[in-house]
Amino acid sequence: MRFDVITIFPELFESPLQVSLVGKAIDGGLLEVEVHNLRNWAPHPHRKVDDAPFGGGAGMVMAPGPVVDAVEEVRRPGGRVIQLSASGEPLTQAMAAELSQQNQLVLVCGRYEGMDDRIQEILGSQEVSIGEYVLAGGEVAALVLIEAVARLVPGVLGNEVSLAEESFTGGLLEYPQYTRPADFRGHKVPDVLLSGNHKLIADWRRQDSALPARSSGGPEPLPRGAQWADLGAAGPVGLGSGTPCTVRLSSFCRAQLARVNLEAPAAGLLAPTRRHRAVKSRSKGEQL
Ligand code: JD8
Repeated sequence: MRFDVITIFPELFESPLQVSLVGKAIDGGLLEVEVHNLRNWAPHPHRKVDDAPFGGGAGMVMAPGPVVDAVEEVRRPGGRVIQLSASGEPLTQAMAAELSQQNQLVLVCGRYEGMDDRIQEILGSQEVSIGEYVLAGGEVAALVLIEAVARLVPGVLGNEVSLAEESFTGGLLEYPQYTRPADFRGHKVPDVLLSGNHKLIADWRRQDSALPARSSGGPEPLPRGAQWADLGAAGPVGLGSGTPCTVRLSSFCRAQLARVNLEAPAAGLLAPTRRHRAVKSRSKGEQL
């Protein structure tokens, strides 16, 4: 898979693309990342890429000329163009998985107050945001996207078992983890994890991250294929098959739901009853 990045700050990409997983994938030839300086397409002698906004207002806007020229030069047939933008579509694990199937992604990084709107119109680009906070430009967001996508490219993640486990869990599996020493400054690792009893450990991990709760947003239908969930320490919550409902689950619950649906789809909804570590789990809750 190939990434072409268009930016006025190519040096921001240097070390993040040299180290760790992404660096190794590039070295191993599984990934190609070329970072292009937008000013190469800017008019001489000033190499200016921005201009004042029509209609007035603070700051400057990225002019369409250099960006469109740059993308048209680096884009290959079938290549997708993504503009990192504070108001774009949120980057999710599902989007990362889909993008990892592409041959080429051209990532356009804005600065200043953003880009002339005609850039998106002309290039047919997808606008993507990495989260609800304001960055000073698209470069760091592009690096986030590259890392999230690259690790899903076959062969990039050394440990393919981790990916299999992730596809099970939606990639967001999280239960408390510990390593040596078993006692650090008087803070002890839970005994169950030292027991060697894999069944007990699996139960502890499941129950420790489970929290059912009613959503504030009102009823919503369960997604297709997700009529029921056996989440381990469970009891029925009294909904018939196909009844619209909302369940708030931690990522681990979601993982279990996926597992159960794959193995034995059936009717009826079960939900976990344990509310251990509810506060922590609540913050991790997500809409199903
Ligand atoms: C691209 C310019 C800054 C954005 C005025 C100054 C992504 N999740 C995200 N947050 N912010 C960005 C992002 C911010 C950018 C640019 C991406 C280009 N800015 C602007 C609009 C408001 N500031 C982002 N992905």
